[in-house]
Amino acid sequence: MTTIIRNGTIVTADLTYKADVRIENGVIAEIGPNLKGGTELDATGCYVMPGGIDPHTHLEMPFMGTYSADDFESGTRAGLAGGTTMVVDFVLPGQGQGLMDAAQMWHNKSGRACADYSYHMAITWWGQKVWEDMSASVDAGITSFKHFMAYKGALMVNDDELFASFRRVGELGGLAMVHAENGDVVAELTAKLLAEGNTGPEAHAYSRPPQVEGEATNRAIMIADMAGVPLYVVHTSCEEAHEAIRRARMLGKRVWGEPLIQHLTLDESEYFHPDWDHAARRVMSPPFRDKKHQDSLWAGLQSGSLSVVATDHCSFTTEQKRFGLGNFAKIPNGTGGLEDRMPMLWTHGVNTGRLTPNEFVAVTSTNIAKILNCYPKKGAILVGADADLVVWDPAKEKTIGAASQQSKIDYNVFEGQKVKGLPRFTLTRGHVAIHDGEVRTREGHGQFVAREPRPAVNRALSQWKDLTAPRPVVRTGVPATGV
Ligand code: DUC
Ligand code: ZN
Ligand code: ZN
Ligand code: ZN
Repeated sequence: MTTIIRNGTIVTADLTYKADVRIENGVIAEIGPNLKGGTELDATGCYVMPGGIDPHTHLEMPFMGTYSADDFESGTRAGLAGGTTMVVDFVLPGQGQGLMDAAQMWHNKSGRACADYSYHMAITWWGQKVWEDMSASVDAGITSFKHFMAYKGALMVNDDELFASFRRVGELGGLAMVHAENGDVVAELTAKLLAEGNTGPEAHAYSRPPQVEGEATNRAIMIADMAGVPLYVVHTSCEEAHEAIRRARMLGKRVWGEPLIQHLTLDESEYFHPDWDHAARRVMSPPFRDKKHQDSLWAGLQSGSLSVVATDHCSFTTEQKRFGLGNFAKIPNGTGGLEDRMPMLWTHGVNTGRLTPNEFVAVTSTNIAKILNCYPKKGAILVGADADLVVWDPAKEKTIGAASQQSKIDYNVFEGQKVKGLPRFTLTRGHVAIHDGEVRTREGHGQFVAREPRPAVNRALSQWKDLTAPRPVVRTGVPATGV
């Protein structure tokens, strides 16, 4: 089956030029002027860009006593409606559960996906079995490993486990990832706040100040450095964490930071809204920050010290959020954003002049495809690449609202925001899933994207110190003479 995208302007991370695109069997077959034949899609006045990749979603995930509300069907449908053609979800093994067992559970859920997907593997406990399963995970195409430094007593791993796991990831050619918040300090602050009667959603923000994120980000970077492994820091939300990432990159380390669209566009005043539901719906970790931190995140995207914009899409209904009435620590952590990430970033990034269209493509698609080693199958407009494309109409406008969204939840954290810049068409492997707001997604169309490990490590030749190698024994026994 042939499809031609006609009269558009191609925008990639590097280039902007006028050309048509011919698609055969889900793959880009030709790029050039005046292509004809097959089904023609009119891209006049539009940009033709690589479809977005959201590398941070939690679909149908068991968490805090419930399940996140969007599943692989509604989640990928929401993504496609907003120009996102691939998601990377986190496999979350239970305590004592084997990694491949958990991966199978995720495969059972993701069969319903409307767009392509890949996985990261979460390391939620540590032991010989996990160590062994990590190599099976890499063999199965799941090469990135996420570690929670927060959620004490549940998902959190300690530093000894972090170091052991990072070394294992390094030896397998994988990518280490962290949710960087100091879980011990969060637990202490949470207990103190509750004891003082601070039970509302605003106390969630008090319990997770920027310092807990800055400290954990620094710690993860140093541990990754000692393990010689590249590090990806998810949901970088504050200057303290960004500063640590900037410094590491300046020193030549492969460390990447990922701000979320929510942290870029919403601030902590949301938690002081008089309506409990309004505030609780915005409870996520890390919490929204003040404007100073937002400025830092935008500056990071401009300068390249921050590489990727994601969502951490982990949606809960109002009813689920109300589990935390009277105790903020029981409000399920998470917000949606899959459908809104690209229109919000275009509106607040490109339309304001903060980002060029090419930078927009880089941070929504190409950079992460390279980091996760699925480029140029994804994140590129090149002959042979998957035809995951968005025909982006910069003049199209809408007001975001729960009433018209694809997500299953009953509200939207961006409710009432006007966006300008939306998909005219979204294509997943050549199939037109969205046409001018009309949803033509196909449940089960999505395919798993297996990824290869990559042997690059964080070692500069001139200062290679293998801290895990045996050390020379200089002295033996005890000194014959005392001090
Ligand atoms: N943060 C959230 O807000 N939800 C899911 C997990 C996380 O780290
Ligand atoms: Zn997280
Ligand atoms: Zn997350
Ligand atoms: Zn199809």
